Amino acid sequence: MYALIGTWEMCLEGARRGTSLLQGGSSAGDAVEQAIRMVEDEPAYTSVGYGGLPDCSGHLLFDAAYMDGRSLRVGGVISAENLRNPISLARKLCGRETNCLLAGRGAEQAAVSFGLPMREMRTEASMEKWREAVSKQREQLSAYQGHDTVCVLALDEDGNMVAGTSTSGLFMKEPGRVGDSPLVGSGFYCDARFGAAAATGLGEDIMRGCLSYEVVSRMRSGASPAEACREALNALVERKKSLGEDEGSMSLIALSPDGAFGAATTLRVFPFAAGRGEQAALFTVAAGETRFRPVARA
Ligand code: SD4
Repeated sequence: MYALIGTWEMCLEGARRGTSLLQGGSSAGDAVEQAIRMVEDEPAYTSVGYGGLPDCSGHLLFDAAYMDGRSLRVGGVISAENLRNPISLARKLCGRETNCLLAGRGAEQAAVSFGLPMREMRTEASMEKWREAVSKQREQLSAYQGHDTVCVLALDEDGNMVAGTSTSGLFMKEPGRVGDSPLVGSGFYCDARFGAAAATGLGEDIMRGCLSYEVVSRMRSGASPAEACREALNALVERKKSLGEDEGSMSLIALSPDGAFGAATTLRVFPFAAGRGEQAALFTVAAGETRFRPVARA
């Protein structure tokens, strides 16, 4: 059995590429990297990769991560600039015994030493958005004004599982701000024995509940991916409410070793792409639900 799930509608084409690769016998690692690269390469998706959203100083800084579910090894990139494909660097770093999580200039130097392509990742459109925001001196940041992270989880025919994430993080973030996406256990987690999970939304909230680890831990105790996402999300939301806070903006995806997938969200509707033993298609899940629905497309 092979399966793959990825966050947001922007992931659909990448997810299709990923499921085609898996169907042809490729590894979960190749499927995750290729699916995410497709999103990173598309400037129309303004929250990831080329044409992403700058920080308040006008720099475009990426966070990305990759985790192999058999070895539990992790690779990650934090606040790095000019990387054409942050996910590819995260994958290269995964497998190192030391120095697997690199930030800033160190990450950029590692990319060069691996021979990975570097480029100016800001586009005229991303700089125009930045100039507009600077002129409005906008202070209120929301994770859901186009700051979505692409997260992909895959299971291959050999039974291995991989998780990957890539994002430019919050638009107009402070220089050096890091979200959940490159943080193991918060933005992603993957143990091929029990399953994989990943998160998108406001990283500052997601990391408070180590949500991705929580989801995999619940799958280890027998919960389905959908139940595990819902339970982990509810636990953090309840805790936030007990502190007088609102539920926040968070969405989770999960995949089990038998290829079942699930998702949960605090949003009215959260779209994701997924396929199990077949080409990926688009689904949505609504706040408070575990059932997901296929999206009919013209
Ligand atoms: C972050 N979790 O940097 C990311 C942003 C995101 O939907 O996924 N927004 O906090």
